[in-house]
Amino acid sequence: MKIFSSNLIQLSCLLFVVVSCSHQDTQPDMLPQAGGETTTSNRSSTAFTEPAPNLLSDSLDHHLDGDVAFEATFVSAPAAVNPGLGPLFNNTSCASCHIRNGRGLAVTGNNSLGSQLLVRVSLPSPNNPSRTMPVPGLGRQLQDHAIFGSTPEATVELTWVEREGSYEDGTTYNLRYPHVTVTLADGTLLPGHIQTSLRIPPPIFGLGLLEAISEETILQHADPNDENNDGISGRPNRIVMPDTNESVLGRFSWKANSPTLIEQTASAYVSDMGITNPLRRDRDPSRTDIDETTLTAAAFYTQTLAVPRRTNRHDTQQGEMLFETIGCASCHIPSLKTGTHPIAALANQTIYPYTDLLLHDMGKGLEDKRPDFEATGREWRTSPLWGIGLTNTVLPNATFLHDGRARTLEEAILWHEGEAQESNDKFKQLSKTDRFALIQFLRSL
Ligand code: HEC
Ligand code: HEC
Ligand SMILES: [Ca+2]
Ligand SMILES: [Ca+2]
Ligand SMILES: [Ca+2]
Repeated sequence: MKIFSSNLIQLSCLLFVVVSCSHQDTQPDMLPQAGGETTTSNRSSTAFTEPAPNLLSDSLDHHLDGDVAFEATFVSAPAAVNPGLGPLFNNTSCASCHIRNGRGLAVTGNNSLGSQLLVRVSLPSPNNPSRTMPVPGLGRQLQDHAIFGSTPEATVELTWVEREGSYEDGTTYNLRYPHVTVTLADGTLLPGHIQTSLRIPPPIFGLGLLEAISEETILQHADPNDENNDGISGRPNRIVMPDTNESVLGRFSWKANSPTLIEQTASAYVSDMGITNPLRRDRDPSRTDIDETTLTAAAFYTQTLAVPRRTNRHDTQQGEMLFETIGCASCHIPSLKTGTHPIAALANQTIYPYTDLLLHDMGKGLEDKRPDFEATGREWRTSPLWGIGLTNTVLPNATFLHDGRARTLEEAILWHEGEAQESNDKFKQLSKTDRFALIQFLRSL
C-alpha cells in the first residue's frame, strides 16, 4: 500500500494559500514542521503511511522494500511465500496489528484473525522484586494463537469496568478500565501471582526521529529526584542487552522497554509472529525464518515514515496556551532536536513530538503492577502526541493509553494521576470552553 500523493497534496495546499491568502488561518508554512524535513502534508486516513519526503532515492527504495516486509502475511511452513509463522503467534503480519501504521484496537477474543492486543507476563525475581523473570512455560508474552498442530498458550478475554467522575463545573463523565481473564491451554485460569500487562499497538510513524535524539538531550529533561520541585520527576528506562550485558537507554514501546528500532523489530518478529531472524534465533541457530535483508528493511520502514504536519486551524491558540499553563508540556515536551543518525534524512532536525521519552509515575489508576526493566508498575513513557489528532481519521474506533481504555482524548487526560495529578486537577477546573480549546489543540496535532 504505497501512496505517492504527497507532491499533489503539497501543490494543492500551495494553491489553497494563494487563493485564500488573507484568511484568518495561520498559513501552513508558518506552523512548526512536526517532523522537520520529514513532514508530510497528508492528513487523510493514509497520513501515517507516507515515506519521509526527504529520503534520497536509494533510501526510498529501501523504505519501499520495508513496506513490503511490514505488510507481508506469514503462513505456516512449508509454503512458497512467507513461510515460518509460529508455531505460536499473536498475529500474522506487522500491518495487521499496527493498522495503517497507526494504533491497534483494544479488542481480543478467540478469533481466527489474530489479535492486536498483547499481554506481557512475568514473575517477580526472588532476589529482587523490582526485577522480573519469564514465567516457566509461558515466557514473557502470551501467544493466543498457534499454527495447526500446536496449541495456543492461552485465551484472553477482556471486559470493561465503568467508573464515574465529574468536572469542577458539575459535568459528569465516565471512564472505563479493562478486566482481563486469561485461561491457559489446560483450561485453568492464569495464577494470580503472575504479573500481567496489557498493551495495544502504538502508531509507528516518526520513530526514526525519536531514535536520532541524542541520549544527552533526553537526559537533560530527566529529574529523578525532582530537584526543581515541580512535582515532575521523569527518569530514563535502561535495558541490559543480553549479548553484551551493556546497559542502554530505552526509548520505544509504552514503558520505553526497547532501545532501538532494529531490536524492537527483531523481537516483534519472533514474539508476535514466531518468525525467527538473525537477531532472535531459536534452538536451531543455523537457520532463521527471515534473513537480515528483510529484518533491516522492516526496521528501516519504521525509521523513515513521514510525520503529518499540524493543521492550519486558527482556533488552536488558546488550547496551545492551556497545554503549557496547566503543565502538559512539562512531560509532553513540544520540541526537541535530533542529533546524528546513520540515516541522513533523520539527522539534525527540529521536531515537535510532544514527549520527553522518559518514564513518569502515573499513579494507581494506570498501574499494571509489572516492572519492565527499570520502569515500575506505575511508570509509563510519555506518549508522543504528534499526529494524535488523526487517530480516528486513520482508524475510526481507535482508543488511547497503553491498554486502549480511553475512548476519547478527554478520557486519556482524566486518567493522568501521580506526577500528572496536578495537571489533571487543573484540567478538571477549566471551563467547558477551555476544555474544548485544549482538545481542539490536540486534534490539530
Ligand atoms: C500482535 C500485534 C503486533 C504485531 C504482529 C506487531 N506489533 Fe509492533 N507493537 C505491538 C504492541 C502491543 C506494541 C507495544 C508493546 C509494548 O509496549 O511492550 C508494539 C510496539 C511496536 C513498536 C514501538 C512503537 C513506539 O512508539 O515505541 C514498533 C516500532 C513496532 N511495534 C514495530 C513492529 C514491527 C516492525 C512488526 C512486524 C515485524 C510489529 N511491530 C508487529 C503489537 C504488534
Ligand atoms: C507527568 C507527565 C505527564 C503530564 C504532566 C501529562 N502527561 Fe499525558 N501522558 C503521560 C504519559 C506517561 C502517558 C502514557 C500513559 C499510558 O499510556 O498509560 C500520557 C498519555 C497521554 C495521552 C494519550 C496518548 C496516547 O497515545 O494514547 C494524551 C492524549 C495525553 N497524555 C495528553 C496530556 C495532556 C493534554 C496533558 C495536560 C492536561 C498531559 N497529557 C499531561 C505523561 C504526562
Ligand atoms: Ca517460526
Ligand atoms: Ca509465550
Ligand atoms: Ca522536576
